Amino acid sequence: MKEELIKKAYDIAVERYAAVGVDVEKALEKLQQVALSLHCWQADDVAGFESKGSLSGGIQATGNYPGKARNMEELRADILKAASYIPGQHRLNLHAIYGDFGGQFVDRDEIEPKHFTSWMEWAKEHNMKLDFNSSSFSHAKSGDLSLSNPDESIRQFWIEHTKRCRNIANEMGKFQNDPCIMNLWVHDGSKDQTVNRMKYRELLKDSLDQIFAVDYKDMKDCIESKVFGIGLESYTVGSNDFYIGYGVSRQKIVTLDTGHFHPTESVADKISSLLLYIPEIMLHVSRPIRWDSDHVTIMNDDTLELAKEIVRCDALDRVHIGLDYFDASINRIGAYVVGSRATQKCMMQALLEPLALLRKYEANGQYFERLALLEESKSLPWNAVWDMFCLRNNVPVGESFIADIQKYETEVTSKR
Ligand code: RNT
Ligand code: ZN
Repeated sequence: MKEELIKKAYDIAVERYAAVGVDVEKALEKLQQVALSLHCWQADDVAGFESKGSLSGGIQATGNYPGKARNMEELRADILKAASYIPGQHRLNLHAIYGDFGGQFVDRDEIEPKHFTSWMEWAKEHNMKLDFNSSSFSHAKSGDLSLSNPDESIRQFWIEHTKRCRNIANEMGKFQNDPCIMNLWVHDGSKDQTVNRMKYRELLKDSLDQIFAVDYKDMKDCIESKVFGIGLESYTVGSNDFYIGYGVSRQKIVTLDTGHFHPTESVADKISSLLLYIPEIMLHVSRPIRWDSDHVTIMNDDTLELAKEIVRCDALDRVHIGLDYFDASINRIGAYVVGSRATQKCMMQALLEPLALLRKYEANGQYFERLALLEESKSLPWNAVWDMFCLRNNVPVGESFIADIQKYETEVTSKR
């Protein structure tokens, strides 16, 4: 698109927003500071590099689109390609199964920081910070229960894995001079009715206490709940209540995955409650369709409301925005780009909301006026501001990245 046109539209937008009391330049500055934590697992359907086993543990990637990354080199190339279409500087969220194991089988209770040195160096080279995740799924010892397994040897295996992950995350944080956020999600649950709900939760609580016994300075812990997993429909050990209780009592970051709640539950509404009791929140932005299907994030009401709540709570520095979807049915790099840009577009609109005026109306009991302005602001020219954001960040404005990704598909991914 022609630069003059983008600038013209932007100048008009600046005036329109000024009329409702919004400083567009300030909104752009804030958006520039919002780093997404890009999930490395979008590039290969959560396969990782340790074995060729299939995905297990209550999560599933559906689809069979050709061209997925088969090794570390391809994964890194795809991530860089995707990042080149996403304005701003972002983080990369690694799972433990993506270590650089040098062709050896390294079991999960044996992983060490050295298996992630090449990632740290690579990330530094590309000006990215790393986040991290322990991996309890897709392993011979995953079963239905990991950290809550009554078999003490299995439970200790996963405790050891998770402890090691925290140490690795801490090394990453030290290396990058910025805390690495480590997410802990385990699939533990039961397909059918259980008569021992308390027992598994006690075990999970004890495992977490053992895991968190060491204090680290360069990493932050977050814990993620879930409603249910495929094959584990009746009971989830790490439910929302469980982790909120645990998070509040231990002052841990709670991860809210937008696919992990009942379909009519508002995840946006949780931000203000949680932030009163826990230090920070991690988000896994996704798009559940009927269940935790991990469809590519789009600019829908759920994501918009979530973004608006972060801004309305003045919590940009306390809410970390990670992505967590994995659609194997379309071009995977395209999926990265669409979901990331959609999340940023939602943040853009949130930052451009005429909040002062809306709040004045609300305080005065002027509810028609509040509703009218909320409706009108949906069609204020936020897109012109977004285009300017892309232009300033040297990434394609509008849909021109589609052709670029098609080209990369023809030249690179389709040949895999
Ligand atoms: C699974 C959780 C978890 C995973 C990733 C791969 O339901 O959302 O966050 O998606 O760790
Ligand atoms: Zn998640």
